[in-house]
Amino acid sequence: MKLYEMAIAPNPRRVRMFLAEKGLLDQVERVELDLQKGENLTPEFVAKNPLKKVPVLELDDGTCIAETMAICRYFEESYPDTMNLLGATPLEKAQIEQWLRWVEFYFFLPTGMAFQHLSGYFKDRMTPNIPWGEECKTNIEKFFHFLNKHLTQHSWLCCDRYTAADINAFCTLEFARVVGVRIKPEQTHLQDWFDRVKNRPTASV
Ligand SMILES: N[C@@H](CCC(=O)N[C@@H](CS)C(=O)NCC(=O)O)C(=O)O
Repeated sequence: MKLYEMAIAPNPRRVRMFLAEKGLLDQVERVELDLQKGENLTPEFVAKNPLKKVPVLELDDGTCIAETMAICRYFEESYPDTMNLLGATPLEKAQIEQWLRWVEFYFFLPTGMAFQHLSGYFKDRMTPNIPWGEECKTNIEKFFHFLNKHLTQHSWLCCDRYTAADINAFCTLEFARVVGVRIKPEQTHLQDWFDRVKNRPTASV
């Protein structure tokens, strides 16, 4: 299996951390693309993912799966004896899904938009809108506040254990540093949770 990615990009990192927790990172051959140079825009890559994004998982028979959580789902279902990260019961599955969606829509999306609109990284393929980037930064800060409040009562985002929701929030929080949003000194619960995730060996993959 091949995993098309860019090592420094946040979505591929979510997949790598997920695989590392399951002990499956060695199951994939990693193929590095330079996104800023447009290596994801070539006809060859567009044939793998018409939406031109990484990560993409290519199975040995050539089937391609795009979208971070679709790839994670593939591994969760294919290797049921590995660490469960997407829920073991109907309630856990629902709670993790709820958090995945909260993180994706209200945290990752504004972070990605702030990055794209404030950095100009992809200005060859989009028109940056700085006021929109700043508005997105405000929304990231609101989500930091929300997470810190939630973590006053919980060690992990949900299910009283480490799940894909923690992986996704952690990768997003690290991505937010790129646009200058960091944990504030008074957000001690968020900082403690961040340190708990960061100290896992799988956080450095
Ligand atoms: N919803 C997709 C988002 C994928 C995505 O935006 N990937 C970024 C890298 S983190 C990318 O490939 N950007 C290239 C571009 O926009 O040209 C997922 O969850 O995998």
